[in-house]
Amino acid sequence: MKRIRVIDSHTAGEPTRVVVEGGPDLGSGPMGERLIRFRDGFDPFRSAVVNEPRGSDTLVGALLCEPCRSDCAAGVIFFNNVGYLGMCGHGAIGVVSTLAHLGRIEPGRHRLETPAGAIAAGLQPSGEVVIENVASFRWAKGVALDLEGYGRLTGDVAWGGNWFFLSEDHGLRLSPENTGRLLDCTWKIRRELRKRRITGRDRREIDHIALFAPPQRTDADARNFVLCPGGSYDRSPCGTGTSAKVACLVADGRFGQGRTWRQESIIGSLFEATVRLHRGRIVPSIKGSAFVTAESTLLLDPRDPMRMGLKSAASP
Ligand code: PYC
Repeated sequence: MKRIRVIDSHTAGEPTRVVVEGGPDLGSGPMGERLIRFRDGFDPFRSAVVNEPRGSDTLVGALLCEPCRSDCAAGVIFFNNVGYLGMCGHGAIGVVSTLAHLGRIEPGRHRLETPAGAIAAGLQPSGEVVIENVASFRWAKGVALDLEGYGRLTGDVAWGGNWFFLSEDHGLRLSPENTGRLLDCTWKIRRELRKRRITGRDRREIDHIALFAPPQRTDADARNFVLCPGGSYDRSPCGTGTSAKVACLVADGRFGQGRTWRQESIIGSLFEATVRLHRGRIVPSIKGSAFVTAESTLLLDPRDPMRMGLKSAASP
């Protein structure tokens, strides 16, 4: 029987499962290289941890690794129901809260090594976490798409640790009762981007789609709905998506250093974003809270034909 020790948490409603023991040995070296070894040699492990019957399409996994940089508290590789993420904002907040729960870190400033680069993470005595994300930027402005059933909409392409298409003029109601239509529209956006070969700067697929609308909370600046790569939607305001959003706002002169952007999610939870402008780069910080929900041991029974998880049906 194989045993995998995990700690589950949620960040603003979006779940993270941190693997603390029983993960594959990925050797040493930068997280980006270890991610490739994970993907090429141990992908069934990813599926076993996050896919049904143990997990769900919404769950993001985080494999804790020994960091190669001595100034980092941990290395981490994020994964989901269909693959891997270079960076994950809600997941990074979940990892910091999990490390605190395990007694591995105290309130103060820390660093995490991710495949997208090292990020700073502040754990406050209140338990709130501030992640200083990777430098974020807008790559394309006002890209127009014609979608069957939705007409013409426009959006920006931006990097926030993942590639995003961000649209404000979609005309849809951002409410939990409307998730069926929101999923349908965002999935069609992703398919259209793929069909027209519109990609990020590095030619990678734009696999996160974010719709924005006025907030419902009086303390927020905007509400969003974010389609994740595996067909689920983010319950949190999406840390990398909020980073991409503030990068676009800075590029448009609508936001800047010293100000706070309060991003509401589709379920009404909140992240706060600020930016630091450094040598022409936009470095967003995201503040949020995570709560540990379970400490468990996953069991992989060799007699179980579904021990490595069910393949997710999601495909754009
Ligand atoms: O918070 O960055 C994020 C994120 C990406 C996918 C799900 N959550």
